[in-house]
Amino acid sequence: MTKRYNFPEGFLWGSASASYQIEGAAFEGGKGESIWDRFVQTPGNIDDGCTGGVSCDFYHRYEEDIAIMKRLGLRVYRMSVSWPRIMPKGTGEVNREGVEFYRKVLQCLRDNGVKSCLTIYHWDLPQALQNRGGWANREIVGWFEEYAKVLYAELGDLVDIWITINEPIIAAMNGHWIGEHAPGHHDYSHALLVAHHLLMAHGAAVKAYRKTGLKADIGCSMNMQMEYPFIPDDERDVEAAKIMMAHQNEFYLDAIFKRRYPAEYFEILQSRGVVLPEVLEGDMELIGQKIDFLGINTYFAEYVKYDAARWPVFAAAEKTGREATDAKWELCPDGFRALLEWVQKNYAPDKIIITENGAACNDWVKQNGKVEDPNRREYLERYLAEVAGAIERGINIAGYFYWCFTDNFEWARGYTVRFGIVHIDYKTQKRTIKESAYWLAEVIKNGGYSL
Ligand code: IFM
Repeated sequence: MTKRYNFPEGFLWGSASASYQIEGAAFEGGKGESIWDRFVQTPGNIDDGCTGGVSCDFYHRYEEDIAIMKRLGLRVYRMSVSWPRIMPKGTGEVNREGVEFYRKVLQCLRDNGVKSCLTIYHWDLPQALQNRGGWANREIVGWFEEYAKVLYAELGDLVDIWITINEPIIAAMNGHWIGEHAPGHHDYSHALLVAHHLLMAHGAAVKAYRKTGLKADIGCSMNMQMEYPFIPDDERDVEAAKIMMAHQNEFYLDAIFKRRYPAEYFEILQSRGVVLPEVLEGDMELIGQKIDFLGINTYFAEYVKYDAARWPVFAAAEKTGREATDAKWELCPDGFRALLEWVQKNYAPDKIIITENGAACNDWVKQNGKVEDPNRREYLERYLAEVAGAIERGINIAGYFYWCFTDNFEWARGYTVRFGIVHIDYKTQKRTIKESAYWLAEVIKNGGYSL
């Protein structure tokens, strides 16, 4: 029996990207050094030893990419601004060439009928600010506010949706605890302090935005997933999953929607020797500014086991043997449904946008000139079914942005995985639209699909 999955009129169908992952031109146009420009230089940091120095060369080829978006009928393009391209030293002097570049891109989107969604920070911190302590220095809240205000003033007339910060958890934890992202530190207490400052910076940017008179929506993008006990009746796994829910999701959402951090999680961390971030009077009020939408970035669910070696959470995700993408991320549409229900029940945001979701596949251009990627289409079919189902059950999901528009530099994994709906030949920079993108274009045109 076939089933029809419908999406409302005006649904924001989009695709997403981030500056360091696609722009290239790392040392052109007056841009300053970012922490990623520095991090990729250390041998061993990136799986294939590559850098984002050229990547998909969006800096020079954005017109071609935007023409493809138009052809596919995408309604929104989510992109980020490179902070050191706008302010090479992080504060003070503004690089006019950088501003002009983003104005040209945003104008081109508008001319082609594609709305813009601009992320203010997607991890490429100016190295000059890292030299002053980076996100661990409380002063960064002011530096970020200054940078955000420059963007509001210089680009505000061309932006349709704003995202303050992409995935504070990944910037904090992968960069400062796990160490596989820039700046490559390994200290949980430090990472938690960084997370607090990222959330404060988000709040400061929203607060400043409300004073500009700009009318576009503003929100943030959280990396979230359900955390299930690997063995549901093993008490230690149940505890492990509980702490991972707090570590991954509740810390960030409680702060923004309830103006507090999860008390039990903090107690457990403290009992294990973590130094909790210093929270001063007014910090939580700043963080808890009203946002217009919650951006959810999600890819999988985690099945968690007790792990004595993983201080301080004592928990680690285990594979379950389900179908997995080429990033080895297991498909779990049920977990996606549960996540949406959980967010709705506990936080009831006015509006949700799925600001990232997608699959890495082993794609290549066949002799017939096509990139056939049935696994990505299957992923999309299964995840979009959950979006349609959630909308039907009354959850206000206003849009879905596929991650990613073009293949690109996947951080520590370099170019070893391909997430795009548009294939990039990195030697020639040739773009090839993948079959999944043509399928998505039909879904957009028809307002849904049948399976
Ligand atoms: O590539 C990243 C993106 O920068 C942030 N969210 C997850 C994506 C896939 O790993």
